[in-house]
Formats: sequence, C-alpha cells, structure tokens
Amino acid sequence: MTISTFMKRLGAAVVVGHAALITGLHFYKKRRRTDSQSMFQKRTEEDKLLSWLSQRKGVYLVKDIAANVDKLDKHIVRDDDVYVVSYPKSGTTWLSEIVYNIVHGLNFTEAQSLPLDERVPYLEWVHTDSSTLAAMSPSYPRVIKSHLPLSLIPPKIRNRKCKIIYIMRNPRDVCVSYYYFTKMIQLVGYKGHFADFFQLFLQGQVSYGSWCSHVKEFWEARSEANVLFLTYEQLSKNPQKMIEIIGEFLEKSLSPEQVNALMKYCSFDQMQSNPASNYSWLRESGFTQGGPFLRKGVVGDWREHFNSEMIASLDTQVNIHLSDSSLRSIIEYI
Ligand code: PPS
Repeated sequence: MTISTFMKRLGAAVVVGHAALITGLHFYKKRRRTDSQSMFQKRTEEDKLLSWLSQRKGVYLVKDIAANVDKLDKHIVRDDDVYVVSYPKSGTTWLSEIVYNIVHGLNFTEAQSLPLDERVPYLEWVHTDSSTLAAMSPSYPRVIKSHLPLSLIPPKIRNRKCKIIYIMRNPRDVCVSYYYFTKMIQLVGYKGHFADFFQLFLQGQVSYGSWCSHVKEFWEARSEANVLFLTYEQLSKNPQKMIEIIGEFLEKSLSPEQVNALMKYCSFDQMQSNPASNYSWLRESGFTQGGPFLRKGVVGDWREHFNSEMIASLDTQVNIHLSDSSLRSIIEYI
C-alpha cells in the first residue's frame, strides 16, 4: 500500500468514525430527551396525586379529610355507636351493609330506601360534618364508617368503649382496587400506570398512608373487648360463619334463616345491582367516571397486575414492618 492510499483510507475511516460518533451522539441525546420527557410525565402523574395530600401524625390524607380530622374533637360519641373501620378498598362497603342490617333488625325494605352513605356516614369525609352526625336521631343506632388509622381515631371512641369492627384485606388486592378507584375520580384525573401507583402505595404516599402501619395498629388492639378484627378473605370464604361472628359481637341473635337472608342480600351480585348499596350515585354526581364502584369483588385479582419484583418489594416491606407480629400469618393471598 502506498503512503497516499494509506492516508486516503485513514481519512475515510476518520470520517466514518466521526459520522458514527455524531450519529451515536444524536441518538443518545434523542433518547435522553425521550427518557426525561417520560420521567417528567410520570412525575406529573405522581405529583398530581401527591398534590391532593397533606399529612397528619405522619399519615398522608386527602387535604379536605385532613382538615376534617382536625375538627373531630367536635364529634359527639354515643355509647351505642358502631364503627366500621378499614384501610381503603378492604371491603368497608360490604361490611357496612352487613353491620347496618344487623343493627337495624334486617329490615331490607328500609335499607333499600336510602343510599348506604346516608345510612352509614363516613366519619372524616368532607360532607359529614359533626352536625350531620349529631342530627341522626338517638333512637337510630349509628353505624359509622372510617378509614382512619387508630392513631387518628378520636380517643373518646375507644374510651367510651364503642364497638369497632376492623376489616383487613391482603395488601396486593387492596393496591389493585385502590389503583382503579383512584383512576375513577374525575377531579383527580390520574392517568398513571399500575406500576407507578404501586410505588406510591409501597411508600405509603396515598391517602391513609402505609397499609402495614394501619393494619398493625388495629391488630394490636384486637384483644380489646370492643374490637373485632376480621378479614375480607374470611368473609369471602365463609360469609355465613362471619355473619354469625359479627352478630354475636354486636350482641344480636340471628336465626339461621336471617343469616342466610343477609348473606344473600350482601352478596357481590346483589350489592352491585342494588342502587342503595352500589355507590352508583358517585358516578351520577360526576364524582367518578367509568366504574363500577363494586368492581370485581374477588380474592386474587393481584395475579393480573403484580410482577415478581412487585411481589418481592411488598413482601419485604410486610416482613420488615410486621416482623414481630402474628398478623403476617393471617394475610391470605389465595
Ligand atoms: S372504599 O372506597 O375504601 O370504602 O372501598 P371498600 O368498600 O373498602 O372496598 C371496595 C372493594 O370491596 C369490594 N366489595 C365486595 N366484594 C365482595 N362482596 C361484596 N358484597 C363487596 N362489596 C364491595 C369492591 O368490589 C372493591 O373491591 P375490588 O377488588 O375493587 O372489586
């Protein structure tokens, strides 16, 4: 090879190398731009949710709910109040309908005459100010729903020994149900993916905070005579037995026929088609879109949504937070 041929080939190689470098740089820059754009998109969706929240005693709550929690000292407790409590999306609606009917003598005609949220008011909800609760006749035993962790439940409820029924659901199904519910809320307009919502849930950056802390506090209180701790999975597997247990706890004797009738009345299909139980008013009022509120009502929907990494991350967190608690052994994923 002559020197001039060598120089020409070297020149060509440099030009090709340079072109490749420029092309590579171009693609790199373009990729970085796309990555940062999608990161920005994700942040925006996460920020959208976080912007609705504020903390009380380290627990994230929707701001309006947090403001209501500050006013809960005005809530006048009655000895015969029954509180149905849970972390969101754990079967509160189901349990509320069961408890309401037991407390009110299984009068299904009366139960169908009013939507559930009017029969079972939501303690810390924006529209349930203390006057609404106070206006409920003393001759009408109150069943009140709350998602507050024990640390935020007004102490007088426990001091007055009101009955509290807590329902826990396995955190994987809770997370899935919570994701779909969050996407339904019109005002929030959340469009995130399940994987992103899962991260918020894992970090307790959703309304009502960490699932682990919530269930653990109530689990530790379960031996108090006025507290009954049960699970969505138990209710799903054996509704008849669970209704009997709830009846006993509420000191109401129920005949086998009544247990049977209540079990049917509160079955998923019945409740989903019953306008007094299915929360269809949320959609009618424009608060939610899509739906329905009673979505699937099964144990194990997490299988359609969780990958192995998500399972491992959540398991790790549950193992750390509940390491010294017997609670871990009763969490059923089925
Ligand atoms: S909320 O908004 O936090 O009060 O929701 P909550 O009622 O706690 O939980 C909603 C989930 O409970 C399911 N559900 C039922 N499952 C079985 N049987 C009956 N009768 C029933 N009623 C409500 C409801 O479908 C939600 O779960 P998903 O998995 O989203 O279907």
